[in-house]
Amino acid sequence: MLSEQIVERLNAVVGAQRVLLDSSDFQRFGVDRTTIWEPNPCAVVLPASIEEVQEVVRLANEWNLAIVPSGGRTGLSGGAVAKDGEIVVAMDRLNQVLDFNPLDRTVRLGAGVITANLQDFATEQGLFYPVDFASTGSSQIGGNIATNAGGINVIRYGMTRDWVMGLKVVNGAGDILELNKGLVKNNTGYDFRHLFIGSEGTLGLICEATIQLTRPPVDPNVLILGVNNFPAILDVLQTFSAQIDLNAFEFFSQAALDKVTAQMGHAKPFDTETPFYALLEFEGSTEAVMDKAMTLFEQTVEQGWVMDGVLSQSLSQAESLWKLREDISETLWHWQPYKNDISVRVSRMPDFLREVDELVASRYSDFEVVWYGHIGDGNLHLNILKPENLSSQDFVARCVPVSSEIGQLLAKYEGSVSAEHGVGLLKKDYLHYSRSPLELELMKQVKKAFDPNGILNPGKLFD
Ligand code: 2HG
Ligand code: ZN
Repeated sequence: MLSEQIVERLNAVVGAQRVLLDSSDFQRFGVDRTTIWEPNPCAVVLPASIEEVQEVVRLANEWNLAIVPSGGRTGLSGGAVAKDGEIVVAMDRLNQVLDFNPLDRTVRLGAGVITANLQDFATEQGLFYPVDFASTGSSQIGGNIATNAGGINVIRYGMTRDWVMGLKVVNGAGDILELNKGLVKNNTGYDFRHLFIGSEGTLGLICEATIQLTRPPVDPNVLILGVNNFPAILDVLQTFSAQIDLNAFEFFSQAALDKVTAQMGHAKPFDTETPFYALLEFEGSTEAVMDKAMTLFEQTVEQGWVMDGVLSQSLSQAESLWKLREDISETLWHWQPYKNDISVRVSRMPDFLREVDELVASRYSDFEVVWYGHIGDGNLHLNILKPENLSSQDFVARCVPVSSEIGQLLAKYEGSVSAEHGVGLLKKDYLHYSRSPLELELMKQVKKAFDPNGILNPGKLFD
């Protein structure tokens, strides 16, 4: 419980209507998509300007209260969970597009702008914001930046990091920093912008961003291929990417397809059942492009890698085919899945796949395991489904040691324990499989420099 005096000071900064103290607000603002931790903040505040954010941070320092920055709360690693009496600072009201420059092709906007609204704004200007994933309808751009969100177009367009030209942040000491100022070229020492991208709210609160836009894709086609086995997916990737610029190369297993079609009512891509499916997106409607795609498809069939395929004949069919991949995560919530979000370099994927597949098959022989993800980026989503008759606690207790074994394997393959979902609370115990002791120590020193009293998102990333 906050003292009356503190509530009054917060009221004076953001307005009494914008200081939420009800337990229903705590339930709503105190969690992300993870369901492991009980939300327990001491207040939720909704500032409307960077100055108000700054004031809240200064007050939090004065009272030694922790802050959890909050965006759309679509994260999967507990980065936005407030479970220990923190003040949640929600960015919802910083939701304005502030400026658009057609020559720079940049847009400056508040951190609380919903990702889909940024995408729509870009489209209205005849441009494109290419970072895309299933939760764009509720995630906010500030959260995307704080977690360096990836998604389905990374093979072509990179991660959120690649589109951030400038940031305005409030650090843990309550100072405002303007980072990179939208410049393309700026070799003036350490680029703090990139430290804040992916920092998960531990260094500062991202209040404003300048985002690069680009030309929209022309005539995107979607091809779904039924693939014979796990390693063959990579043969297919190599064959296509050698000759065609791919916007996406995703995969999912038969189990994922069965579940997404049953739960969502989507049609199967074709009748043939295959252990895996690859989804490719590429641009162009000319005969030359189509002929090339057809030739490559035939090659992959001749090699015995691919058994069937379907190519979209219209934009709406392309969108329907995408749903088979994009709706998997949402579908699987029904089984309270335990999630792994792991990556290795694509070149190491064949050997890694063999080993991780063996490990998972032996450790999880009695559980259903669903594989899918952005295999073109070397990123696998491994979802273990909870059997109905097992309690959540027992289920997690079974999964945790296996994650350590996967962590060891990732260390051997120089991979990552969190490819795109961030570390938050969920992955911090595994961080040492991907980052050296010296790196972890330096991370802590960096945090101290930006957040001397350790009030920003404590316990996230590391303790
Ligand atoms: C996706 O690629 C998301 O669909 C979510 O990153 C993955 O829920 C997951 O495991
Ligand atoms: Zn993903």
